[in-house]
Amino acid sequence: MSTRSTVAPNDLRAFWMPFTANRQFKQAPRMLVGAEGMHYTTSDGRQILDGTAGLWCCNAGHKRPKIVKAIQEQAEEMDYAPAFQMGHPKVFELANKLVDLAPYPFEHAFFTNSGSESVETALKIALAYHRARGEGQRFRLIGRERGYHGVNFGGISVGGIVPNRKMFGTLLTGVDHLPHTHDPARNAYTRGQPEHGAELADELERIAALHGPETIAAVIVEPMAGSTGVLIPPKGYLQRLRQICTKHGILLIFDEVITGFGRLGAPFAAGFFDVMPDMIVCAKGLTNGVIPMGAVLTTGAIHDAFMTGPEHMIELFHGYTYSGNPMACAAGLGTLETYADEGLLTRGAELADYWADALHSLRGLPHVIDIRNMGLIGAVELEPIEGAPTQRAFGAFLKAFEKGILIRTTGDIIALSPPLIIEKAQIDQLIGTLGEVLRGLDI
Ligand code: PXG
Repeated sequence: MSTRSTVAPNDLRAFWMPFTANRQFKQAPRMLVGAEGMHYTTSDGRQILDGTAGLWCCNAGHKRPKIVKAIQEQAEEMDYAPAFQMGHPKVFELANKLVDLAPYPFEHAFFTNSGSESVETALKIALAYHRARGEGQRFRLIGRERGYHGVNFGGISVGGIVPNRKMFGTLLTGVDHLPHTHDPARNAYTRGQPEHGAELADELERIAALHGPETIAAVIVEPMAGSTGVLIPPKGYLQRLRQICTKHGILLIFDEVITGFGRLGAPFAAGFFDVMPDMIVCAKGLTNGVIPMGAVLTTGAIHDAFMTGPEHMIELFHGYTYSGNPMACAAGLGTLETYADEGLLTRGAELADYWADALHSLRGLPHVIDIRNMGLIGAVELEPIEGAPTQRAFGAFLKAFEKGILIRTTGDIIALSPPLIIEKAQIDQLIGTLGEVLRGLDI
């Protein structure tokens, strides 16, 4: 037995918090102890309006009855089934429902446990797909500046958020990046898609010419970049990327970890923009954030390229202990049913104008330099304090929490992505409170 004294339950030292200012947090903890509908409850009994759907994942809001029931029943019925060489009914059911929800031509779903794992899975499938077809010279992966594709090595290699990369060594080789599309000088305060910037997709032609297009396996982008501050694709940009990829036989991967499951007002951004990638990476809203789960959706052509060797052989040497975990599948099925029952995956389109009007009413408030929106997502960009980037937005986050709303900041950008069940009065409350916070900022 350990001789160490028992750590008191309210001792905050042991837990090393992810993507958190640990020391700041532990001096003034913000503890959530309950959640229902649009609200969190704090440890001091306050109700907090959720302006971020947790971390962009609780798209149906919190404590949704069908999801709760599905998990409870699954725990009673079967806790775990081996993921390799064995199956269970719900994983097939969920895969079918997912490809039915996705636009054509997505026909197959590979399950993972997170967005990061889905990204790695898609990148590996892309490389292996080319190799299976005798094009093993296609080893390069192209991402984009300011892209976020999770935190594993493939994802940070193709990703373009500097602090997420620079401490972690050499990363993957054979990676290059497109320029990001954020251009406030030309596009500030655009509602929906910006007019300017489609030509930035042509940089892919330059990169292809530089390396040889026949060496490029895949391009991965977020159709709308979320974590890096809600960067909406310029009109025509995604179409142009698709054309160039097709021309050179390069696979296009959409990372829809944030845009998937209704955020833009359609089930997936691919359908919303009517641009079909070759793979869709998703997670978060797949299970409403309740149980970790991600997926990669592929076309029939990609899947079938692997189905060639002897039939007793494993076709793809990849997978996780918890791929298609029964509890996660139950949560996923309960989630998709909730979305369908309540029309949530298109609700963002119905509320988009109201949301945009509310958000853009913040124009002119202190420090605001840009506002962007699409579906039920929005960003308010603040002028950084000179020499202290991120401090102003973080100050706003703390004030907002005190005033009863949960917002998210990245750099000096405030990002909003409420659950899709939000009512108009709650939009007014969220944006009204944020307005008060911005007016009252003393930094
Ligand atoms: N791709 C994209 C586009 C994401 O947004 C991931 C991959 C990684 O997913 P996992 O499940 O491994 O975290 C993400 C995750 C934020 C924020 O506030 C964004 C994410 C996660 C946490 C916070 O912007 N996105």
